[in-house]
Amino acid sequence: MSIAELKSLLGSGRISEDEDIIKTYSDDWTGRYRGSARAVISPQSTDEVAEILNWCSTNRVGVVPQGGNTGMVGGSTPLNGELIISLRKMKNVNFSDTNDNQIVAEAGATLLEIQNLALERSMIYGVDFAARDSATIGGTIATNAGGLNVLRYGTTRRQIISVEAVTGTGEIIGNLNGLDKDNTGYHLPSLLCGSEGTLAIVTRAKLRLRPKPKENVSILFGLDTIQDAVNLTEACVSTSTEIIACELFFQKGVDLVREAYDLQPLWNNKNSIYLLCEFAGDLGVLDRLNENVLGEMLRTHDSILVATSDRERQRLWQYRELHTLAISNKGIPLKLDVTIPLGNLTHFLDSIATICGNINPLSIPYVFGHSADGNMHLNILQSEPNVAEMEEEILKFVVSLDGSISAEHGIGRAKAPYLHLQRNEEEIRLFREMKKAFDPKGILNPDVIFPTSR
Ligand code: FAD
Ligand code: 2HG
Ligand code: ZN
Repeated sequence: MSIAELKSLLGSGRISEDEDIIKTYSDDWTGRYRGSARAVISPQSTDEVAEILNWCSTNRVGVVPQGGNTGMVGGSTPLNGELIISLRKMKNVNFSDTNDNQIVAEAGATLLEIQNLALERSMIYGVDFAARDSATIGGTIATNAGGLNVLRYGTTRRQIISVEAVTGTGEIIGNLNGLDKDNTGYHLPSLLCGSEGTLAIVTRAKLRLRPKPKENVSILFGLDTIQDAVNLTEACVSTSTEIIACELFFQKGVDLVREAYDLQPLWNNKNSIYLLCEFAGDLGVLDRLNENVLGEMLRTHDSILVATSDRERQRLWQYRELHTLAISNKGIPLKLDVTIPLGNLTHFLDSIATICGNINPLSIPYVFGHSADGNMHLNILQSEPNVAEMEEEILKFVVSLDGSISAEHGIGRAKAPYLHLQRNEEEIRLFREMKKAFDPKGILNPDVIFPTSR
């Protein structure tokens, strides 16, 4: 099917068939997936998205919606020659006219752009993570992104009040009414959050803002055992109303980050386990922490760094946030993003090295993650040639521990073969029926979530 017709329907400058440009959109961030596409289409309005999808549906042309292309599960990669629909040019952001605590954003606005606008009114947006300067609102809605502050503010689903989107047949659905209470049938924002571009293309959303805490304090603890880290995580969550993040990582990861980014050693590598906790609230956060049960630990624990200035806090956060980049510098890892109930976390983490070693003694597992959510990221370097075996074995182990095989990155193309480990046949059948209702021709992100969705 020639796209000349589509070109004539849209204004100029919307479709690029330049191979060099297409190349910059068609490989995924992790380097594992390399796609190819005939064109990248960059709509500039919801109506244009509707026009494109209407044409693609009529002509049965598969499409891959794309935001910042920072996804971790191959969801934005055209593996079967689909057209790429990039939302990056739709990036207007404004405060809502009807509610001071809300922002209206087009899908291509980045997290950082939202965060910066919110700050103009001393507000914050509840989702934050290291890819903030490229990940888009549309992409974070599509993946129901989590990140560093889920403990306090919840995942993206909790930040989205209203959504506007275009279905696989080119129909515009949803609204931007910004009403928190709107029980008029199925809740589209919840449904589209986490749908990974398989039901509709998100074009705009109304986002909830929160008051900016007056003060933030970051505390890095060096610990000896995983159980110490789990216990400290539970203590922070149960005793402080001001805890905002709890991040776990290990010496092996810190060594890699330091090697790549030339950061100072932490306590001369005396401890092997790190827990980075962030507290936020009114002035006096540290005083209040000293008064609660953590106070004793703050006074007596010897491997502890407390940062109150933005510069110092950022310095501590680098050891955690740079893990993904430092690992990618070394090769293409097998990436797993799982949730484990806190009570099973120690057993899970204690078992990983053995599972990997038994399958491939040369493999190098790195583990880090959002410990308060039980969300661990496993990045396993040198897993070839046993990638699939290792992946399946670990995911089965996760399910046996009552965990989830995808915590925050989604299923995408990478985890589609394993959806059945988590979801029963009836659930998958219902999911497929829902997809058919939104996208009867199966043009939106074929092969994402379901191995064969067409
Ligand atoms: P893309 O990668 O472009 O797309 C992701 C998926 O959404 C694809 O399936 C795509 O088809 C679909 N999609 C994109 N835009 C739309 C749209 N407008 N409508 C419908 N579907 C759409 N994720 C976390 O959850 N937590 C983290 O802490 C986190 N940290 C990260 C750190 C780094 C360094 C990196 C590189 C990534 C991280 N991620 C994290 C993963 C990633 O940033 C998120 O999944 C993010 O939500 C993807 O946004 P994006 O705009 O890049 O989407
Ligand atoms: C994070 O928490 C991200 O840093 C990325 O979710 C995780 O690289 C990864 O596997
Ligand atoms: Zn994460």
